Amino acid sequence: MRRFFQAVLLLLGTLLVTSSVSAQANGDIYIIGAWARATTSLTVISTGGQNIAVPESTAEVESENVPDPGIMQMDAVSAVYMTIENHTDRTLSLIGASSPYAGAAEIHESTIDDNDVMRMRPVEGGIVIVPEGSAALEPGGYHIMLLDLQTGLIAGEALSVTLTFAVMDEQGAATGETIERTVGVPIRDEAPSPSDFVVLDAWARPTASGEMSMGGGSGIDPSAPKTDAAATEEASDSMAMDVVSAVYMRVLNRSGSDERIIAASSPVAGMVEIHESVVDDHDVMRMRPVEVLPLSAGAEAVLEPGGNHIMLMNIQRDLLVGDALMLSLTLESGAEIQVAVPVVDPLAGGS
Ligand SMILES: [Cu+2]
Repeated sequence: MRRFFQAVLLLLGTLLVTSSVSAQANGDIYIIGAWARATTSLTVISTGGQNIAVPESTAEVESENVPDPGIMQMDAVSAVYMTIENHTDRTLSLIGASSPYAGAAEIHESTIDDNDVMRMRPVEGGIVIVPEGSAALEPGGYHIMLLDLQTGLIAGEALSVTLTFAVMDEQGAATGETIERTVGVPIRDEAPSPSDFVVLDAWARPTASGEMSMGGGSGIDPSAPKTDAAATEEASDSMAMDVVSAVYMRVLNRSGSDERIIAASSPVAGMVEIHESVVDDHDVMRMRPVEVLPLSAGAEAVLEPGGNHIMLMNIQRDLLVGDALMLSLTLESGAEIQVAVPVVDPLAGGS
């Protein structure tokens, strides 16, 4: 019962925050090399568990719910790392984060105390990033702490994380404006290798209505078999029952050499194609597969509604707002770009 109540509160909070978004700053925020630590590899954190400073509010919730909070907390936390480049014309401060899988998320900093023990503490005032500056969130330093996780984070999967930036004025004071970015974060056992390709504003259309909520009960179970009804319908009319979605993003090529995207794949889809949208002789918008997408050196490939997109077909499970999926783009050179894609409500703007 308490879990359900928390879920409702979180959902309400998300709606309130989303409706107050405004963005006066011009330019892009690059989120590069993001990853969340799989919870199965948290042994290092667990052994030093008593040294982790869990904020009072969380400690209260935990001690109410479980008889031994010292153990449960260790299973229910993870950390998210990334490099953030501020290519807007305003100074930004990363002041908050949230994820549908976590009861709470905090911006943390790791420090070594007088007794050589590593401790974490919330960052006061956020992480400030000047125009054309960057901030590294990495093990041993800044990170986003996911607290009160409602599910294990399994390597190879992805989660959706929403970052909140405060826009600062010339004097470094908050203007009251905030910018939100919802990004997909791959769940991994270790940091990804650096890549010359930056993916911006990736998002996928939901395949069903509803929203991810905590504590299960929303039908998010990747291993769940299809219902008999769905399987039967699919057999009799595979086209009509095919569950599809489209993925959009911008891919920036910083490699210094021309590339082309020649294929894509995803664990959630039986078939993935590169599509373009075209208006036919009867003014009807149609989609058709394309062989390649150019990705010239120093330029970006734009995939957007009404234009090029990655088409996910024969999707194996519901994609709900708040969910995230992994997508792999294959380049002509043989290189692969791994993209974690958040499922976003198209009406919310998709970026
Ligand atoms: Cu399509």
